[in-house]
Amino acid sequence: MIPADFLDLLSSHNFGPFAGVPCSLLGGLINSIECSDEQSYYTASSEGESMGIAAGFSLSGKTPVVLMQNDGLGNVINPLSSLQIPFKLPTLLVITWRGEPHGKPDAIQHQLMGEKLLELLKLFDIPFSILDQDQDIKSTDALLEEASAYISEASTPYALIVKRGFFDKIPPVQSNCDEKYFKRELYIKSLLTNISFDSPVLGTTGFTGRELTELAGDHPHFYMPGSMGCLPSIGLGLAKANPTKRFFVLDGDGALLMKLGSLSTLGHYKPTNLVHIVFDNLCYESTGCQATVANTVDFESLARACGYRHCVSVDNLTAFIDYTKNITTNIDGPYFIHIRISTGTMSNLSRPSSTPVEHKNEFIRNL
Ligand SMILES: Cc1ncc(C[n+]2csc(CCOP(=O)(O)OP(=O)(O)O)c2C)c(N)n1
Repeated sequence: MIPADFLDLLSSHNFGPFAGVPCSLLGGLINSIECSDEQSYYTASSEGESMGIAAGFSLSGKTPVVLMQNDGLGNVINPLSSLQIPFKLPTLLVITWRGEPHGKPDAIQHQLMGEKLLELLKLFDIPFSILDQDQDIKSTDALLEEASAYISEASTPYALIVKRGFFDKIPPVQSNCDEKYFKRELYIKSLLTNISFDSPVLGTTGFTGRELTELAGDHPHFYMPGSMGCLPSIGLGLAKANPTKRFFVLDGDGALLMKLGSLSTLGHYKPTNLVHIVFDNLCYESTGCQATVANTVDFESLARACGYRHCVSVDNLTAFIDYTKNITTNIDGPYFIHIRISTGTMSNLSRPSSTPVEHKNEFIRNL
């Protein structure tokens, strides 16, 4: 199915506007909405927030659509159970099915949610239809008719499960990122050569953690593939529990926005041995470069306002190296380094071959 055709079908059944957080399988659809004159897309910081935006539109007589990866369903359960369902707010959920059992092998973090997705929807009495590659315009139209009739009648959410292969592959979205900056890879390499070997480096969901794993060699490191946005908090726990070590947290703009509250928690508890680095390419590069809202966010000021002791924003490698050299002295953190980067990841970037438990055990051994 061509994403723009699917959007036309949704519009013909009066669905919209849209809010969500991207999955690589939804890149084409998000792009089509953003190019559309009739529909609008709200980039939310988390899927849970999308439900709030959707509720506002439901209360105004619309039938909004929330787009998410099934990982994001975890963030949606709270508003779903306490907002959309009890208030009977018409909503269409479009959920990608990553980690589908017996489907194409997928990254490890999708496995459990992939297995439990349908059970979870059943548990919350949310009816659903599955969209796969056998679906054509006519049968998809019929499914949307069914979804629309259900939502009008019951006035509660209905879900469409999007399998890999339902949407035709389309060229990636043009990134809104300025390509004049250095790429993430150069900063990770430089960091690993400039910090002491007993300072563990933690890498967030997506390309950052995968590049770190590829580049770290024997340097103690931790890659958090799922639980998007949790990395600074993992860093807080580690830093407090291991006061003689310095921890470097490598974050993304999208991941930080997803749990922006962690800035206030870190700023409050002030782990002196933590350095929080945010690679800001203004987009969710790992899912296809859909824009985040970072172009209107001043991360450095936010961190300072939340209580981080030293905050800086850099846009070149020399400034970064100079700054990280100062960190090796005995000045108390927490530090916050915002780095403007261009998109672009390492060629043939692999996924870690170890299981989460193997990776955890190795990290603990190195600690
Ligand atoms: C809860 C949740 N929602 C969505 C995703 C899909 N996802 C994986 S990586 C990623 C983008 C991360 O963006 P950012 O932190 O800016 O890093 P970049 O990809 O630009 O390096 C998204 C949306 C996810 N893993 N978990």
